[in-house]
Amino acid sequence: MEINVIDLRSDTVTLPTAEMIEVIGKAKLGDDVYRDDETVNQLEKMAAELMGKEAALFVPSGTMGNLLAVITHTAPGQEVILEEDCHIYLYEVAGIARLAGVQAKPIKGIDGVMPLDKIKGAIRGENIHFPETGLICLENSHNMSGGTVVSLEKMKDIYDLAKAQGIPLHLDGARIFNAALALSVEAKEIAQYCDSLMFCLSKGLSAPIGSMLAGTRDFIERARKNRKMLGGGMRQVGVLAAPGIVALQQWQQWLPKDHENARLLARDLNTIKGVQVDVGKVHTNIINADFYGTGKTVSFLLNQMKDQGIWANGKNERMIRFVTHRGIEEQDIVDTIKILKDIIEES
Ligand code: TLP
Repeated sequence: MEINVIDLRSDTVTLPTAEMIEVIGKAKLGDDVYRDDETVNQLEKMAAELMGKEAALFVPSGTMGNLLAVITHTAPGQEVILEEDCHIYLYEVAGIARLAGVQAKPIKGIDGVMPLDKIKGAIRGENIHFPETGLICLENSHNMSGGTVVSLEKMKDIYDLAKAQGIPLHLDGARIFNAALALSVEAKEIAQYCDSLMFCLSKGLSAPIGSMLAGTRDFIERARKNRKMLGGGMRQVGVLAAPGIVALQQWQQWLPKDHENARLLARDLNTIKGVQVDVGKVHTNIINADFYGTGKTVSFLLNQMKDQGIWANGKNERMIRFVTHRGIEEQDIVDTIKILKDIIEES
């Protein structure tokens, strides 16, 4: 018997909409290294406007967007201040060390936000032994903290500090539209507190591929050259930019539902014996649920769940991460809870 899969591993699993597939065939194309691809040019213009920045660059992945930001802002041998559970530090294969030649200075955050005094303390002064602080990175929403959102006030405080010290600030805004929705603001209100930002088209926004890097015209010009260096100069890439344009026009049609489903799932997970979710921290579409009280290991639970069509990822030895997205309906939440109850309370 074929089982119905409820895939809560990530919003990266979203499939493109029918309209996204349709526009691929109609996109006006050209060689984007010569800047001849009208569709890419349109997407880059649109992304820059939405973020309130001078320019934007289409990149194949969020990882490349973040790496380009670090390469473009810094010089080898500098230090980058970032939160210790951020994606750039944990999940980007040490690219900033290998390819940008910088050293990471990780700081423990609270719900993904580095305390201001800790950032201040980490900025290097003049000393013959020290590297220079070349960049500060933030992440909003913060993936590992369960999609928590950094408030505009906190963003501003950190940005003011960075400015006063003459240090650029890069935002990993992979899920900036989720953050904007949770804060009831436009994305550019968040983006005003950074010098550059990366956001993804291929997560909750449902485009099949791609992310955008935005910043000043000069920064994006230099990032474009660095993208070429990394082998990311693409040719008739309007076929990928076209669904990205649809994503930017239409995300409001489905992202609010993803947040509602996340709140629903969080609430109902708490009704299962031994499972705990801090509902107040479910700001967007990610839930970190603690299964320690069930007395069962995460790997046991994930295997049992998988057998019954519920896919999720383990966060550590006691937590499972669930991510809601366009492919998840309210009924899937009901079914997930029922199956989890059976696994935990019956076995
Ligand atoms: N996150 C993925 C995995 O890599 C963990 C996920 O399933 O959440 N910044 C943030 C905050 C991200 O969450 C991700 C991807 C990236 C950057 C990288 O984007 P891609 O996968 O496009 O390189």
